Amino acid sequence: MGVRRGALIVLEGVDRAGKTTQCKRLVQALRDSGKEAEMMRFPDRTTMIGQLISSYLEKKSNLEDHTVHLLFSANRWEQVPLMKKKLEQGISLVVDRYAFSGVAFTSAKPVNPAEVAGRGGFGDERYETSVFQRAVQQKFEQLIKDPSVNWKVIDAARSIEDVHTEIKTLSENAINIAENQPIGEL
Ligand code: T5A
Ligand code: NA
Repeated sequence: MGVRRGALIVLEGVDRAGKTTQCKRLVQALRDSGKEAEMMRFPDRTTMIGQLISSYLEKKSNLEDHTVHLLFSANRWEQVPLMKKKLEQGISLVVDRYAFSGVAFTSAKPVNPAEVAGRGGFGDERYETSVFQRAVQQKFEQLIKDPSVNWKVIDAARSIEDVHTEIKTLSENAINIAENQPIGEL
């Protein structure tokens, strides 16, 4: 029998939900309990494509909407061979955003563009307005109904520790289940 494969664990959500905080805590906890785990994040701003995305998000450049959508997508595809290799090697991947952010953020753009434009008070990056984030949240609520993906809804409005405990338990279950299933499409 070969090496047991790792699990693909993706944290999705609106901006500032606490995804990066939780991904880091989760990787540490899994490692502490003897499991092999690594963190990845999207957009991965370190690649050439990632630098174009980062400049767009920081409003240092403008890109046409379809173009930026495809850049986010390409930024994931460029990591897929590495991700597959790691999963096959038995390393679980804790991923800070993935394709569902791509769908939710792009599809939230046609929602009330006039109202979204120019509203501040959230953060400095392009999508950080509360009107836009509400639209993103609604898109996520639709997307989690997809029965082909095993989404779990986490209430992120609790303490970092409480959220972590729940995510850790769910992730340990996911790792046990993944061991007996083939790797599907990433
Ligand atoms: N995007 C992304 C697309 O449009 N298409 C795509 O395909 C993809 C992949 C950048 C933007 O790109 C968009 C989505 C985004 O708008 P990013 O780089 O992931 O994406 O964004 P970041 O700015 O790095 O991260 P977020 O804004 O999403 O924040 P997080 O990671 O959800 O939150 P985190 O952990 O950094 O925490 C934020 C703050 O809250 C505190 C933390 O200490 C921190 O100060 N915090 C808590 N405070 C109280 N209670 C808790 N439970 C807390 N958890 C965290
Ligand atoms: Na983040």
